[in-house]
Amino acid sequence: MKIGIVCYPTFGGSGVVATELGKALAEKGHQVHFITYSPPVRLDFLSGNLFYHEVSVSDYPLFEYPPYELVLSSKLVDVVKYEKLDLLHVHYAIPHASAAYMAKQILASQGINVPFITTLHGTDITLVGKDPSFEPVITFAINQSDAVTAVSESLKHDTYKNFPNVKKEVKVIPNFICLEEYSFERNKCQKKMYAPYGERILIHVSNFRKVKRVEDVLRVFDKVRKQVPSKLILVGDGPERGNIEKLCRELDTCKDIKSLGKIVNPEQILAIADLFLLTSETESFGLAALEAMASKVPVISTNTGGLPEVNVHGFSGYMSNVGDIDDMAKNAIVILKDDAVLNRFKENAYKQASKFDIAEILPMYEELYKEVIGMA
Ligand code: GMT
Repeated sequence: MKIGIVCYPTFGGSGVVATELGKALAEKGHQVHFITYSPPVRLDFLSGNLFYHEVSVSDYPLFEYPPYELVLSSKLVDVVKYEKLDLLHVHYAIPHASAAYMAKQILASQGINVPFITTLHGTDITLVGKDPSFEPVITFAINQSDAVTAVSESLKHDTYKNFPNVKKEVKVIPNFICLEEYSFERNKCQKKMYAPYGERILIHVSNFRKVKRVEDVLRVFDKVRKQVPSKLILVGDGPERGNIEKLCRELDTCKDIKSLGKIVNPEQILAIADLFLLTSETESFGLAALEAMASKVPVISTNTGGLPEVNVHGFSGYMSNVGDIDDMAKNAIVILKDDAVLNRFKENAYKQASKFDIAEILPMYEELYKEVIGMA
C-alpha cells in the first residue's frame, strides 16, 4: 500500500507513534510518505520506501497567523496525486483531520478518491478539543473521516463525552513499542555516573506541560530519597521547566537531580533507571510509561485516563489518585527498598509491555487500511 502519514514532527507522543508506525509499515514493504512541516524527530533513517514531504508555511507579513492548515491541505492534494497514495492516516485531530477532509474534497472534484483515517491521541480531545471554539470543526472532521481510531478505551469514551455530536464509530488501537529496540545490557559505567554510590535511579520523561504535574514528581522524589538513597533524572523540556528548577531549589533536591533535556532515543537512559514516575492530571495512554516498562522499569503513575489500561496496579507498578503524593511515595518505596521486590516488578513491567509489542498492533492498522481502501 502507499500510505501518507500526517503528524506533528516533535517529541510528543503522537508524533512518536506516527513515526514508529510509518517505519514499521515501511519495513513490511509498504510505501510510506510523511507529510509535515519538519522531519519527524524519530525518523532517523530514510529507507527505499520511506519518504518525507515538507509543508512550507508562508511568512507573508499579512499573515499574523500563518495558515498552516491550508498549506497542509494543498500539500496533501499534491502528494496524493503525484505519489498515487492509497490513503491518508492523520495523527492528532487538530488541524490534521480537517486538512485531510479539505484535501479529500479537492481531490474528489478532480475524480480522485482517497480515504483518510484520523487517529485521536489525547489532548486533541481532552484538553484542546474541549475548547468550545474547536468543537464544530473537530466533530465534523471526525464524522467525515473514513475511519477513526483512539489510542485507548478511555480516550474513546472521552471523545463521545466531549463531542456529543460525534456519530462515527471510534475503534481502539492501542499504542505500541518495538520490543526489539529495548536492550537490557545495563551500562554500569553510565549508571555509576548518575548514581556513584549505587543509589536507585528514578526517572521522568515528558514535555513538561502543566498537565504532567512535574512538580508532583519532585515532591514524590523528595519523600523517597529520605527513605531510600536515590537520584532523579528528568528527560524532556517544556513550559514548566523553569518552575521545576525553582521548586528543586526550594526543596533543596538539586544535587540529586539531573535534567537532560530532550533526548531522541530515551530507551538508552531508561535502561539504567529503576523506577518511572508519571504524575499526570490526564493521560490518554501514557506512551512514556510503556517505553519505560519495555525497558524493564516499573511505573508509579496516576490512575487517570488510559493509564489503567497500560500500568497494572501491584504488578507492573502502582497507581494513585492525581495529586496523592504520599501514596505515590509510599508505593515507590515499597518497590525500591528491596532488591527482590524491585527485580520482580522489573520483570512484570516487561511482561506487561510485551502485550503492546508492534507485532501485535501493526496488523490492526493494516487491516483497517485495507477496509478503508475497499470503501473508497
Ligand atoms: O501530551 C503529550 O504528552 C503529547 C501528546 C501528543 O499528542 O503528542 O500525547 C498524547 O498522545 C500520546 C500518544 O498517543 C499518549 O501516549 C499521551 O498519553 C497523550 N497525552 C495526553 O493525553 C496528555
